[in-house]
Amino acid sequence: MRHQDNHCTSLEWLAETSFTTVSLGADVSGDRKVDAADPAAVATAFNSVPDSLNWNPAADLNNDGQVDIFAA
Ligand SMILES: [Ca+2]
Repeated sequence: MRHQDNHCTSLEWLAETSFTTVSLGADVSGDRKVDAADPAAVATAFNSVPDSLNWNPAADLNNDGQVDIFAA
């Protein structure tokens, strides 16, 4: 919850940076394509944990149980 105050700003930042990261080959949205839908899926699940309503395990690229700015 410590990211709550700058959530919107972080999302904008993530949208830019995750596009580069995801473009390297992570199909987060599950449509077998690596396109704009993938960073969008990460952005939707940003700052979530498995108990969150917006949790998306596919967006947890490094499988550490949270979707954050560190390798999603
Ligand atoms: Ca993660």
